[in-house]
Amino acid sequence: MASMHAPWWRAAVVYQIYPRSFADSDGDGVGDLRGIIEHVDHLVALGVDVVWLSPIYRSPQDDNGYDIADYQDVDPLFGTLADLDELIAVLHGHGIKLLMDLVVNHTSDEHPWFVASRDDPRSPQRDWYWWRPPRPGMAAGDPGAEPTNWRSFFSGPAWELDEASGEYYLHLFSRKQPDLNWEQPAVREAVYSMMRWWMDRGVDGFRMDVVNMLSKDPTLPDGPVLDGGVYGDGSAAYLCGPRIHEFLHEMHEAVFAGRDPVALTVGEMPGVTIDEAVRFTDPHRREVDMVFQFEHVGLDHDGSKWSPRPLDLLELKASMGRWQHGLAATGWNSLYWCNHDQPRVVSRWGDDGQHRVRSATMLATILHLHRGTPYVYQGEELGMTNVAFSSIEEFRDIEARNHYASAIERGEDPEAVLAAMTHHRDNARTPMQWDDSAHAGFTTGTPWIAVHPNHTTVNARAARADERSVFHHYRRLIELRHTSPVVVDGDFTMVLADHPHVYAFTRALGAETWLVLGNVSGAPQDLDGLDERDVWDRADVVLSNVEGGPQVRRGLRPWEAAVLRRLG
Ligand code: TEU
Repeated sequence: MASMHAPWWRAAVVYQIYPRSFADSDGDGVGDLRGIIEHVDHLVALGVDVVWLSPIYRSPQDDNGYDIADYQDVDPLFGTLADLDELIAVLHGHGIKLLMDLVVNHTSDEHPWFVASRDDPRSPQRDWYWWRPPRPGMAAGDPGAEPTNWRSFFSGPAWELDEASGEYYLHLFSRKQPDLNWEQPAVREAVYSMMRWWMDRGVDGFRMDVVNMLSKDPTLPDGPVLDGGVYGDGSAAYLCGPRIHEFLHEMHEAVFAGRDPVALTVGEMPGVTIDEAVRFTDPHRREVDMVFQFEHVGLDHDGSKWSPRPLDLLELKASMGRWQHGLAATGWNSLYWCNHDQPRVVSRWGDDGQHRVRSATMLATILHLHRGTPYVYQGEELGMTNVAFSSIEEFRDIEARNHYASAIERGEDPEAVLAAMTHHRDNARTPMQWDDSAHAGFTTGTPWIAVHPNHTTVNARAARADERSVFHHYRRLIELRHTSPVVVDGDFTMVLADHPHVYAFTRALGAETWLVLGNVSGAPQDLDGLDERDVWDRADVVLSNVEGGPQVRRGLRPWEAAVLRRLG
C-alpha cells in the first residue's frame, strides 16, 4: 500500500502555463495573469493538482521572461502583484497549488544587482557575477580573447565584453542573462530571502531553472572544442559542479524546512545522470523533490537539436526504463514529453495528421502510467501540433534566431538550416487554441506569434465537447492517478523490451497488476511475444483509445493504447 506518510505530490499531476501564450485578457496580443484567471475552469475540468507558472516577473523579455530584472514584482505585460494574489486565491479555492519559476542561475543585465556590478567595479556587487580579464597576452575585444572558450547555449561566445572596465562577464545563455556567482554567500542569502518572500505570499513551491548550473568550478577551465568550430563545451565545469549539493541543501534548509504543508521543488537539470538524480532527490538529503532530466528528449538529436534524427523506440524504452529502475528505491522521477522548450510530442513521436488523436492519446497513456509525477504542458491536452514556419521572420525565439544568424554567418545554406530547425522552441509557444474563432480565442488583438492555422479543428471548445478527444483522455489519466494506488506506487517492469514498435510495461502493487500497451507506429503490431497473452486478453480494460476497446489476442491497431488490470 501507499505509505501513509508519502508526500502529496506523488499522486499529483502538474500543468505548465507559459503565460505569454495562454490567454490574453486585454487585447495587447500577449497572454497575461487575468487571462489565466478567466480560464481556471479549464484546469479544474482537466483535474490537475498543481500549476507551474513560467516567469511573470519584471523582465526586458529577451528570453521571454527567463531574464529577470526584479524577482519581487510582476511585469506590467502580465499584470500586477494583485492579479497574481488573486490567481493564487482562485487556484487555492479549487484545491490547485501554484509553483513559481525560479530563475537564479542568471539575472537580466537590467537587474539592479548587475547594473551595480557592471557600473562600479569596486561595488560589493562586482563579485555577484563572473567577471574576468581577457585571456593572458591578449587585449580586450581581440578575437579569441574571451576568458574561456565556452559557447553560449544561444550561439556565440558565453562571454560579453564590458568596454568600460575592459573585463568580460559570463553568460551561459543570452548576453542579457549574466550568470550569478553562487560562490558569494551574499548572492545565496539574497536569493533565499526572495524565495521566502514568495512562500510567505502563498506560493506552494518552485520549478528551478537550470539549477544544476549554479555551482561552477571557479577556475573556469576551457572545454573540449566543439565539432571543428572555435568554441568549446564548458559543461564539465558547470553541470553538477563541485558545490551543487551543498547549495541545494542550504537552500532547502533556508527556505523550505519546517513548512506545512510541504512545498514542491523540481530542479531542471540538463545533463543530469541517474546517479546524480538519486542524490538530488533522496528525501534524506533534503535538496529537491524531483528533477527534470534530459536524456529521453535528446535521443532524436544527432549531436544537437539543430540536426534531428528519427527516434529509435528501443532507445527511448531503454532510457525511460533505466530512470524508472534507477529511482525506484530512492528518489522520485518527473515525467514529461513536453514543455515550453520542446517540440510538440504528437508531431515529434506521433502522427499529427490522420492519427493525431490516437497517437496523442497513446503517447499520453504510456507517459502518465510510469512511476513519477507527470507534467502536462499547455495545449498538450488538446493534441496541439508543431508549426511549419516558412521563413526566419516568423520565429520569435532568441535561441532559434541566433542559431540561424550564426549558421548563415558560417556560410551554411539558409534553406537547409531552416529545414533542419524542426525542434525549435516556438513550436511550443504558439498561442493556446481555445476555439475556432479568429486568433483561436487567445486575443482580440494581434498575437505576438502566429496562431496555428489548425485551431479551426484543434481547440479546447471542440475537445471538451467530445468525449473521445485528447482532452478527455488526459482527464481520465489524471483521474486514474488520483484513484488508483498502483499508478502512484506500483512497481514498474518493462516488458517486450526488444519490440521495436510496442511500448509495454506492467505496474504491480499488492494483488493488482496493470499492463500498459502502446503501439508507437502507424502499422498494426502483433503481441506474440507477450507472456500470458490469453490471460491479458480476458483482463479488465481500464483505458483504451480505440472504438470497441482492445483485443490483445489480435494485437494493436495503429497508435493504439490499452491499459489492462488483473488480480493475482
Ligand atoms: O532551459 C534550459 C535548457 O538547457 C534548454 O532546454 C534550453 O532551453 C535550450 O533549449 C538549450 O538548447 C531553461 C528554460 O527552460 C529556457 O526557457 C530558458 O531559455 C533557459 O533555461 C535560460 O533561462
